[in-house]
Parts: sequence; structure tokens; C-alpha cells
Amino acid sequence: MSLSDTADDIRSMKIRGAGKIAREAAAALRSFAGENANLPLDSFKSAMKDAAETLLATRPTAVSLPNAVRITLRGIDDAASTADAVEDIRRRADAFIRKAEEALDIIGEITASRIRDGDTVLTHCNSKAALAGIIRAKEQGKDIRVIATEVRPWNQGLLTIKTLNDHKIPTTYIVDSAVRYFMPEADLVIVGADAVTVNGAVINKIGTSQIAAAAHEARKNFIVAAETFKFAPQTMGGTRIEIEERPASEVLSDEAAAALPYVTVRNPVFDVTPAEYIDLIATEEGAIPPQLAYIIMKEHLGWGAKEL
Ligand code: RI2
Repeated sequence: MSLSDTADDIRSMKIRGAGKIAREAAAALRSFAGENANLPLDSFKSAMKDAAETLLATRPTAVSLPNAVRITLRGIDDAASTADAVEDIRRRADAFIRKAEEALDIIGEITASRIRDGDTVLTHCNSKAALAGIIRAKEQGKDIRVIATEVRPWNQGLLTIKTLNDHKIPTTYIVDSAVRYFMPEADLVIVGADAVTVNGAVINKIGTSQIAAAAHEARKNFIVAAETFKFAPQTMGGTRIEIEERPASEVLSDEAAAALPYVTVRNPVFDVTPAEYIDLIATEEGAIPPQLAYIIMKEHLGWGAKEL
């Protein structure tokens, strides 16, 4: 698949989920570097920069994408030749993808240890990191049940219930607006993340903050499963994370909207859950309280990571 195909698939959400977007972006840069290995070094660097910009322009919120691009291209300025640069990009992309996969196993172990035999876990959207712990708990022989949301307008909940069903995990599928109604039945909530900011806030699929508020009200633990590459070091410099708004037609057909000239549809696809609603964030570096997001950025991502 060409780099522009990968970018198109990320934009159209054929490739989705913050972790998968990051792994696919690293793989696309690796292939693109190989395809351009015959360019002189300066032209190669500028082709890679353009490629990075193409990927970065696809979706604005998940910081896994700029982090993956930055980590993969980190050595390019020090390369002595195009061959060195291509080799460095391959090595970094391979390492990023391998570590991202290993991270899911570690996060799965950590979150599974928070799920007790007999628990009901409520989850939202379709997060590989959140599902890792639920699946691990089942593999450990725990008798668990899941409440999974529908996730309008893209219905990512269908992917979640398919995976849960494949693992023979009893699941109740609910519409998004039924979360507060069902919260008394849940023992804990586990969700993924698209970005974690320096103040410990978590940006995740729209509706997550309502679920966190309902969990807080009902005194249920709210756990976020997030690889360290979902932490946003740029927030240390005061940059805010842009919340993606997708086309209105995902919510109401153009035809229906045309008949309602006084109606405006808004379609933000992420929201912000403040740190005080989050009990812990499970990362591959261990479980941390959200207030320690700064440490992850500083020690594991590196503040001052070379800008492109
Ligand atoms: P993993 C998704 O975004 C969801 O918001 C999900 O919680 C998050 O990415 C993390 O997913 P979208 O691409 O990386 O569906 O844990 O908009 O799979």
C-alpha cells in the first residue's frame, strides 16, 4: 500500500484506533523510505518531510500519529547518506511497531489485575488497549461480563462486541445514552485514549467524559488503558489538543439536512475527561495516577523531541 493510500485510509477511518493509526503510519514511512532510497540525501529528506506532513494532515486528535512519525524519523538529520537514513528509518519503524505490540500485552496484564472474578466491566468505543485487559482477565479464568456501548455515529461498538463474542465473553450491548442507567451494574470502567495531556486529562471517543462523570457519581473505578506514545509532550509547552469534528453527513444524511435549513449538525468525535475522574492510567511503563502524566512525557517520550 502506498503512503497516500495509508493516509486516505486513516482519513476515511478505514484504518482507525489510535494505536493502529500509529503502527500503520510507521509502516508507511518505512515503505516510503525504501521506495525513495535512490534519491540524493537532501531530496530524500524533503520527500520524507512531505510524507510526514501528508500523514499528519489526516486526523488531528490522536497524538499517537505525530509521536509515531517523530519517533520513526528521529535519526534522519544525523544520517550521512540516503542508505543510512533508510536503514535508520527501517530500524526505528520496526522497533516502534514491535514495542507498540508488546505494550498491549503489558497493559493487558495490568488492567486484568484490576478486574476481579465476577466483575462487570463497562467499556466505550473500540480500543485494543482497553480490550487487552478484558480478554486477559477472561484468559485468567475470571467469570466476567462486559457492558459495551454502541458509539454513534460510527458504531465502533460493533467491532467491540464481535471481539468479545469471539472470546466467549458475555456482553450487554447498549445505546450510548443508556450508560448512566446501567452504571449501577458495572464494577469498573475501562476505556482507551487518543491523547493524554500534561494535566492528566484524557481525550477519547466522544461520550467518554459523560461515562466518567457517571462512574464518578456512582463511585466506580475509571481506568484508562494507554500506551506511552498516546501522551502528548506538546501539551507541556501549552499546546492544546485539537478536537476533530467530522462531517455532519455522518450524523444526518445530506438529504435530511437539506430539508431542515434551521438545523446545524455538529459532530465532534472526541471529548476531554479531566484527571479528577480518572483512577489510573495503565501504560506499558506501569500504572500511574493521571497526575503523573508529566513523568511519562519527560522520561519516556523526551521533552524537546526533535520537531519535524
Ligand atoms: P486503541 C479510537 O479512536 C477510540 O477513541 C479509542 O478509544 C482510541 O482510538 C484508542 O484505541 P477512533 O480512531 O489505540 O475510533 O486502544 O476515532 O485501539
